[in-house]
Amino acid sequence: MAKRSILIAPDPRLKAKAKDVEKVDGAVRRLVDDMLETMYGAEGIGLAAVQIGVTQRVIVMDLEQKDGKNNPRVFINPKILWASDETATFQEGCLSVPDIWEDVERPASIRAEYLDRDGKRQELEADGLLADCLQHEMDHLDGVLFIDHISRLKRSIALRKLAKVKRQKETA
Ligand code: GNR
Ligand code: NI
Repeated sequence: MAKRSILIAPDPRLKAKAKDVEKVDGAVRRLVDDMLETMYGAEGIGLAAVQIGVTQRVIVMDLEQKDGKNNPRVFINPKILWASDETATFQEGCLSVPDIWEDVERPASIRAEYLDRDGKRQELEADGLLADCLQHEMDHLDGVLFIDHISRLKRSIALRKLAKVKRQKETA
């Protein structure tokens, strides 16, 4: 396994639209392992392949990390089958948008299909943080960031803050 570096916005590669995985083979499982190592290393609860510059529809997630026990989830080629009209608002952050947290409103419940790390088709009904995080990660696969869902004013403030953080990192 190898830790990969996470792209930070603004970066044109974060706007890429990822392609479906054709076959869940050893190379895809190695990508999944690298993504999990990268996610845990960065203390995130989710990571999409686009965030490490890989334009494939692969997501990893772990909402139940505690006491060194991991419960990794893997979603390959995820598709939303149904989304509730009811919405829920979560304060979101993103490893590609460091140090910025904003409320985002999304459908409260979703039903999704995806392939697991064995390439087996699965279906899932989710609400709460799982539904929110899955939608956040699926957005990444279409080149969308959570700051694309907030007001223009908040987004421009966020982007200015990001540029400043990026400059400080470059000169550090
Ligand atoms: O670590 C993360 N936390 C988080 C909190 C609320 C809603 C979504 C997320 S996902 C984020 C990791 C990340 O950037 N995934 O793409
Ligand atoms: Ni993110």
